[in-house]
Amino acid sequence: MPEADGQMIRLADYRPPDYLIDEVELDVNLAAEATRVVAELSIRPNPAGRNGVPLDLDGDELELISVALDNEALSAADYEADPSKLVLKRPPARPFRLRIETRLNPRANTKLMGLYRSGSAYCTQCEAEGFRRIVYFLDRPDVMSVYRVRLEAGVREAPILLANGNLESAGPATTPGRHVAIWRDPFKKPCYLFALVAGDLGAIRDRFVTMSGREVALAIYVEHGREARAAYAMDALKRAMAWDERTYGREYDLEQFNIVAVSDFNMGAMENKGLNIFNEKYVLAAPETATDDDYAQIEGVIAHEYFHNWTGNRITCRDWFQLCLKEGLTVFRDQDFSADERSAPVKRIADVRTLRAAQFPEDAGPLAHNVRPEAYREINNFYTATVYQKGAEVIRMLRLLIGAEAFRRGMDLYFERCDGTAATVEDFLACFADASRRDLTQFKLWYMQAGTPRLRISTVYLEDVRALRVEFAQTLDPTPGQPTKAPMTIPIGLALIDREAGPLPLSADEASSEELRRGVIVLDREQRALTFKGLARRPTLSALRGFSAPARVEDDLTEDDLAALSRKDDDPVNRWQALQTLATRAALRAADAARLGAPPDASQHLVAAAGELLKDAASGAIDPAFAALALTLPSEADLAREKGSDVDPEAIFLAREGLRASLGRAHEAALGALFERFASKGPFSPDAASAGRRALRNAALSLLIAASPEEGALRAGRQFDGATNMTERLGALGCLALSRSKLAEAALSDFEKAFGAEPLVMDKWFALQAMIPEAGAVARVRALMSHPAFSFSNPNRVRSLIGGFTANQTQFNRKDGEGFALLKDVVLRVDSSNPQISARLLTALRSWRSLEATRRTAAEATLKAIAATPDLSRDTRDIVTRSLE
Ligand code: B3K
Ligand code: ZN
Repeated sequence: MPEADGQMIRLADYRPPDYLIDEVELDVNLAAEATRVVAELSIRPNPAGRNGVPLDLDGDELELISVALDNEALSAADYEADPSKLVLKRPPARPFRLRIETRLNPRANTKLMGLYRSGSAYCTQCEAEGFRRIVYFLDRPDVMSVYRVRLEAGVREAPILLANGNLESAGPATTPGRHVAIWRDPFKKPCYLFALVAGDLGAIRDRFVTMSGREVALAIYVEHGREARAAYAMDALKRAMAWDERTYGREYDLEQFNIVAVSDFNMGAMENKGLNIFNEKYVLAAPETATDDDYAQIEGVIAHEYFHNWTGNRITCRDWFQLCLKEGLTVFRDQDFSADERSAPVKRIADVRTLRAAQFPEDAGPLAHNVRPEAYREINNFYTATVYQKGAEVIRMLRLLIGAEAFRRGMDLYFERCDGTAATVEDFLACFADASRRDLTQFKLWYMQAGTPRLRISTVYLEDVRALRVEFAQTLDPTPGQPTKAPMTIPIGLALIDREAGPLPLSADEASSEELRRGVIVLDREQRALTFKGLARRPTLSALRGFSAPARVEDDLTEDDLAALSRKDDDPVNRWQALQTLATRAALRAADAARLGAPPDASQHLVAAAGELLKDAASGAIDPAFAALALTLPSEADLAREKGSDVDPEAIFLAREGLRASLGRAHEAALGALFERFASKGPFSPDAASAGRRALRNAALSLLIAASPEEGALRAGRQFDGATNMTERLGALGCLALSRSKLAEAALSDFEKAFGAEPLVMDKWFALQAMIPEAGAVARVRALMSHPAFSFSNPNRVRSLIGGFTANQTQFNRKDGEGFALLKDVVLRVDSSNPQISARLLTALRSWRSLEATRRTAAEATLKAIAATPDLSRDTRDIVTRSLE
């Protein structure tokens, strides 16, 4: 393989650094095309490293101006430098100071890593390996330093100068028209948490008094004129700060906490110490521009980045293999926060949906990897649903297994023991083993074995002894590099539901009293059988309650059982699951029938269960947000994933549409009544209850339009015209566009006129059009690429239009390969300017092997054509190579 493919980095090769950098003094003189950075590094040999070896500093596209050691310029014989490294051949065996001057061109930085421009502002992104694009450095998270940063910029160009920590001083520079700010961060941190921002920005300010009575100055910086749209983010921030104090006893530790929203950002946000930098999508919200989902995401991401201050920053990762240590844990924390602030069951169901949609396909395809990977070529490709979402599930299982109290003691121990360190998964687990006095050796396999376990559950009712025998069996399919696997510890939330009485008490000789009391059966072998006694008639098994483990369940529930669970299960997740399973079975049966030319079956159980649900929604017996989720059929992608192989997206689409139409027709009156009843009244509020009512109304509308396209479209048109907020407007527009109504084009064009100057709203318009299941989708997307509001250099635009298109199951997966060709063109185009974005887009092909033969062949040819392209980035090369392996 050519060198550009990148070396494989392995966890097994980890060695402590040979040198440490205790202090960093940066002097950054900002100019759009020639920024001068002077770094003074206090370096010393690491007692735990090797003696007398060269000092290898990382660089990436750097231009070295000068280098001096203890104030003496180095002679050419003492070092070697190129854009990607600076090597001191014989560094002193004592502490020394290294002064390195580099010159950067922020304006030319299209990768959005290191120091770059977003609009007219300067900003940085250093995680994972962006700091080396600013300063030659030991760019690894186990090198932790205290930073002082002097920023200088033009007063007019950049009146706001921000860096990590607390502001030490500010004032005019010696050069007229320029000014200076000096920031000091007293907490040791790895360089990936470094950040600076400079620009002409507006701000909203607030304060937070911590539980120990310290006052923290809060500010959110945004483009001028957008200040009011940051109010919800500020509110979420204060709630997150209070929650972390209440829930984990963790308080904020600096005098200032700043958030900056920028429009060009490769991901959602970044937790830089004291200076979080955000994609503006996760900060800005107003009723007329943001949907309820946007509000919920803002709340979640604001909390996530804030929570990183303890789980990520105070305790960081020893190396990038440990990424889940901060990400899985912090996702777990933000999920809990949102569950507490909103409806816990609804949040849990949303998280289960995300996990299945984003992580299960990863685990089932060529990109499968451990929650803690053991090798990588490009670390940016490992910021995945497996590390984040499955990583969070692993923590959730840990809490379930050891109990909430022991879990909290373990967290306390972790904060106490590991504060100020760069830790490992082993360090983390040791805290919980100690706090709970349990052996977590087998549990650790969740970090070390990729793939989604299959949990087979079979039941026999033994009428003569009034008992239910339940057999559990687990298997784990091979994944790349892991042909065989050991059994995992799987906590199975369990209840027996009587179809009239609901949940029954549990009694079984083979289970421990703790298991029976808590309703959590632990499967830690390949198989286990339990016989539940004292059952007057056959109950229905409710298993994996609360989605107690990230597993796939294969059970023997009948449609009657599922209908019973949808009514009587007291676990909302399984109540929702029962309806999803009924719908999945019906849709996949219909898809098979469609391929054989047979008529679809009517799925009476699903229709009846949905009817009961609608009654409950109308009587107020259930939360409208829950009803909305339960009424939403599994997506086409969900159905394709459940099918697993020989997937024909057209057949799935038709089957799902047919099912939606029959549901809509069966319940047209009830849906219409709900639609009217939940019409919004009074002023907009983004709270969960109001959002739930809007969600239910949109879910009803979507079924109504499936049932009666003409009449439904008129209803959607009225909602669109009369909408007072984006949730209603986009909900209606979505129904019109996705149903390919005659009214859609006019509504799309009205929407464009109204929001053409709002990039974040135009993203919704791009994404929605890209998802229309129409034969002309490829042409429409290609045309939209030339729309004035579109730009290949803005990640949000690319993700909306192209990411949206890859979610268009029938058109992206077209039989003629035109959908794949579009993706290829974009990947190759974006790859030379922003490889992180192109590599991420390309993961849309990760499930190519599960397609039916014609599409599979087309997808493979596309991947091969990309692989054959010279000069691919390491990011894209890595994804395409692994996808084909
Ligand atoms: N830690 C960052 C992600 C950085 C991604 C680098 N490719 C945001 C987050 O997870 O909070
Ligand atoms: Zn994170």
